[in-house]
Amino acid sequence: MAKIAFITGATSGFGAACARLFAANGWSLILCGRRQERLETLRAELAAKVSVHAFVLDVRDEAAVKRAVAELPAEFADIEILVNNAGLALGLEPAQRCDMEDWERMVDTNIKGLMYCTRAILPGMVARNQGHVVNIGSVAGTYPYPGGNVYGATKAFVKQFSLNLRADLVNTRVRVTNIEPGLAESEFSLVRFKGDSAKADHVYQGTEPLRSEDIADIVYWAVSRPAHVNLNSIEVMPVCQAFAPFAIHRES
Ligand code: NDP
Ligand code: 8X3
Repeated sequence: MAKIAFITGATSGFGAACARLFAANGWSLILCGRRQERLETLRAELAAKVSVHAFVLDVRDEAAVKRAVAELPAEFADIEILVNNAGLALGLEPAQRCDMEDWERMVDTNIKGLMYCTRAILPGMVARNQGHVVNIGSVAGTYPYPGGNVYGATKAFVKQFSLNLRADLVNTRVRVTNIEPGLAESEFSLVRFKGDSAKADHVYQGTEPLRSEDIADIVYWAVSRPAHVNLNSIEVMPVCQAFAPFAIHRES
């Protein structure tokens, strides 16, 4: 029987690329996101190859997450892989100028949404003594940058939560991996700059960023290691990206 992967935020970017790669490898898929039309298009594309259960879900809605998991059709109930991918950055302003609503949306999606999905799906994995939670963190969870304020802090949560899950799951066969990408081209910047495509395009101008397919490849590689191998974290950047020196303000 085909194994089952649950991918959040499958309507775009990394999530859609993961869905296509898992489908190419014969996995059954549970796909969700908020954009119904995108989900339907992806479902139609992949359903010719594999079983797909796709539904609209806002991961910020705890009751809806619980209901969606509780009401999974029997053939999709035994989830082997959870890819906690749904997430977003909003704005790149210094903290003192940020919009509180943006901060709250990032916390609600990147932290609380990931918590809700994990908490709903983990008991089944533990009961079956099998499964793998793959969280999509970010280099922003480790390295600070101007304007990264709450976005980076949400990804630092993902990093520590992933490690703490490992601590709780040590007496099970359930694996946890945090994948921490750097610059990757997707709709991420368009969302961050609220639809300003000139600003979003500028982020990638003159660079060769990671592609969504690169991240899907890493997710798939991580989950296809032998069952006794747990990759705790994988940090990845495009070759064109590296680190800046510490900033020092000097009085003139
Ligand atoms: P995209 O904007 O292309 O994709 C984000 C996905 O998340 C979409 O499918 C979106 O679907 C979904 N999503 C957002 N909010 C919600 C919500 N409340 N409920 C359900 N789904 C939601 O960006 P990426 O593919 O680049 O981002 C995927 C993940 O990777 C994010 O967690 C991001 O922080 C992380 N990341 C991205 C990097 C990059 O440079 N691109 C680098 C490092 C990490 P919909 O709008 O339909 O709900
Ligand atoms: C996305 C990467 O550098 O834009 O998580 O924060 S970055």
